[in-house]
Parts: sequence; structure tokens; C-alpha cells
Amino acid sequence: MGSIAICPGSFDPVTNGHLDIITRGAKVFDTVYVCILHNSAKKPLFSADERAELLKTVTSHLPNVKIEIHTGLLMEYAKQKDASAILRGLRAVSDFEYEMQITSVNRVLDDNIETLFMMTNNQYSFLSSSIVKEVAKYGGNISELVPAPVAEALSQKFKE
Ligand code: COD
Repeated sequence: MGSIAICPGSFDPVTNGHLDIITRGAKVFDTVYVCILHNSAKKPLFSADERAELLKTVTSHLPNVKIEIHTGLLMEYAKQKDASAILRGLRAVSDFEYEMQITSVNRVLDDNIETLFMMTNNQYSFLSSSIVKEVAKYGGNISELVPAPVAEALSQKFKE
């Protein structure tokens, strides 16, 4: 069956920073499930289906990456998939406290599945979905920050 990792997130929408972590993860694990979950601290711009479509489009060249949506707990999903790891990206020190908290909660829920962190590529260390939405909302150029289909979807969204 091979090694299985879950790359969880909101992906609202997917950025080049996310894509970098997914691409690198796909070199380490036999299968990577990118799972769209609900983050109760965030109010999404795109529906889960829209986010999944964008993720599918921008990862279509990666045969061992699968995109799914889960409405419950991450660890419940990871167990269903028989995953050995949760893969998260780390940007700055500011990410650390939040990641530490969710990793600890997830370990209480299931201590058989490890959370692993990959350092961001320096060129994406400042990049987040929120920053991209902010720039796109005011008509700024986001072509270096997100894949072309995402830039297109954002410009459509802000026209609506
Ligand atoms: N460079 C590298 N990595 C990056 C970058 C970047 N520029 N930008 C984002 N990332 C990484 C993030 O660190 C993260 O690992 C991943 O990409 C996804 O990021 P986001 O922001 O889309 O995802 P989050 O942080 O909103 O995801 C939170 C979850 C949805 C995973 C969490 O809320 C969750 O597990 N929800 C389900 C309910 C649950 O199980 N709750 C219990 C645990 S809190």
C-alpha cells in the first residue's frame, strides 16, 4: 500500500506556498491526500467544492496527490485513510504556537499518527491565502503568488 500522508488545510484558495509543500510531500510519500477541512476561526471566500476544483486543477500533474473534502475532525479522516503522517508547512516563528497547539490536540485524539513539518521555501515565507485575497480584492497583481487558474478564479470572485 505504501506510505500515506495527509496535507490538511483550508486552502482558501490554494497558493504557491501550499503547492510547494504538496509537491515536496509527494516526493517523500507514496500517496498524499490533500484534505480540505473546516477551520472554525476562518470564514471562507470559496466553497469547499470550489477550493477542491482549484486544487485538482493545479495538482493534476502529480499522480500520487488526491484531493478530498472532509467535514469532521482531521484525525478521524487520517485514521480512515490509514495515514502515517500529517504534513504541515511552517513559515515564520509566528506559525509555531498555533501549530504546536493543533499538533498537541491531534495527538490527544490519536497518538499513532505523527505530525511532520516542512519549512517553507524562502520565496514563499510571507505568503498566505489571506494576503493573496487582500491583494486581489484591490486589483493588485497576484501572478507570482498563485497558479494562473487561481488568479482567474479570484478575479471572477471579486467581480461578483
Ligand atoms: N509556505 C509553506 N506552507 C504554507 C504556506 C507557505 N507560504 N502557506 C500555508 N502553508 C501551510 C500551512 O502551514 C498549513 O500546513 C497548510 O499549508 C494549509 O494552510 P491553511 O492556512 O490553508 O490551513 P489551516 O491552518 O486553516 O488548516 C487548519 C485545519 C483546517 C487543518 C484545522 O482547522 C483542522 O484540522 N480542522 C478540522 C477540525 C479538527 O480536526 N480540529 C481539531 C484540530 S484544531
